[in-house]
Amino acid sequence: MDAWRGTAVPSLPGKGPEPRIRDTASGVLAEAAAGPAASLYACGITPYDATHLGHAATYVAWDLLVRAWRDAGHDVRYAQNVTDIDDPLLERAARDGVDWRGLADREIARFRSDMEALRVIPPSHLIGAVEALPLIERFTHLLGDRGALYELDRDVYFARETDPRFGWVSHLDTQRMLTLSAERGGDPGRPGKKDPLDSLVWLTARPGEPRWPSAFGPGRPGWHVECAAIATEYLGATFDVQAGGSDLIFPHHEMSASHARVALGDGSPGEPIFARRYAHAGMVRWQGGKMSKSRGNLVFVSGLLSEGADPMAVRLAILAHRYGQDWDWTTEGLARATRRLGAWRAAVRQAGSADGCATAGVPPAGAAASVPDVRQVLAQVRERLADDLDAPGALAAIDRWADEANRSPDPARSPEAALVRDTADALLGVKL
Ligand code: 5CA
Ligand code: ZN
Repeated sequence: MDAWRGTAVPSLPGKGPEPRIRDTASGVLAEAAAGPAASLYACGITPYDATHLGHAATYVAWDLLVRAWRDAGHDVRYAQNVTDIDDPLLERAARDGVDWRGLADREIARFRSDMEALRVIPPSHLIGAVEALPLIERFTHLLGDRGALYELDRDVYFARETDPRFGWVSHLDTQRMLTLSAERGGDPGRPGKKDPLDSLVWLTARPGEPRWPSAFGPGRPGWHVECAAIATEYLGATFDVQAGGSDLIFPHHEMSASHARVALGDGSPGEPIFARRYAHAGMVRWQGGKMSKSRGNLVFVSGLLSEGADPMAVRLAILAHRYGQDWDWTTEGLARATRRLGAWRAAVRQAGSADGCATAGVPPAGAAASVPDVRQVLAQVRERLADDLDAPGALAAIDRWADEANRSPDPARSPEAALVRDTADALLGVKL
């Protein structure tokens, strides 16, 4: 399906350092890309409700990675799915008495315009589960060829015992896996399964539910196989980073990786199949609980924008937090971000950069003695982002420059201001 529209990214002088991220599977801070082409699979939305701040925060985090990769000279290949068929979507459509496809299409359209407003660079491939059905079926056959599937009342399950490395992403004990599986779409209690943690790869058609023909009978795909099939189709059997919120670590990312290892691996112990690194964003809370569609405690991006919030302030409110930690969305946080945006814009304006062009001339060191050397600002932003996408550290570097520039306005700083403006735009996605 079509992604959203991107905007031009200004070029910056020089090149950024190699970005590192905290890899969930190994726990280490590791280079995110292994070669010249960097590849990212970010789990996409289930479009049954509008984009909330939690979704926005995860996609803004991966956007920082994309931007840092590009700045470090990588070609970026980025795939994202849209879970446009799954239980929650059907349940919501039934509750509201609307057609599930219409609901999905409306929310996908809203997601696109929210992402555009937040200046998130679009993925190279945005792939819906429904349009991916042929490749999901192909992938499911590979699991069958490896003897990893079994039937239960015409539903098809993946037998996790076929993967000796199951558990390698999340490192959880079985009891914890069982609890999370029950909370997050699994069915550990279903009688007849070989192992309670086995997951559905094909659900045979339920009365009244949408269905598609397949070699496994009419029905629809399971959730984890959707991402395993889409990611490996568009990025190859091995790619750099699998990304999502921390609520996806188990079972979703564990299961997708496990499916891919069994379907595509040769079984050798250290073989890198599926993602080399796993990046997980913390949960955004609102009024004391995780913002979630099922709990209904949501702040929508589209709602904030229609109330008049500047999308760049929303983006700055997100960037004020480290992506890996849980944090609370607050109206005060948005107010702070709005003030920061105003201060940055004033600093750039006072230095008269409106018509400036950063790449035309990098100012000589010390051109305006009281203001931090602007090349240092760029270097600091780059260095902070390369360190596990430390957005708050990057914002602080621009704050220091803006404070000084606002204290002592000087039109002679025009080229400097242009470089700061382009730095904020290219690396942080904030248009001043
Ligand atoms: N379609 C699946 C992934 S294949 C899904 O999880 N969809 S979702 O709409 O529920 O979530 C989309 C992304 O937002 C996921 O990465 C999820 O982890 C993340 N997310 C959901 N709620 C929050 C939250 N409160 N804070 C931060 N991220 C969140
Ligand atoms: Zn996914």
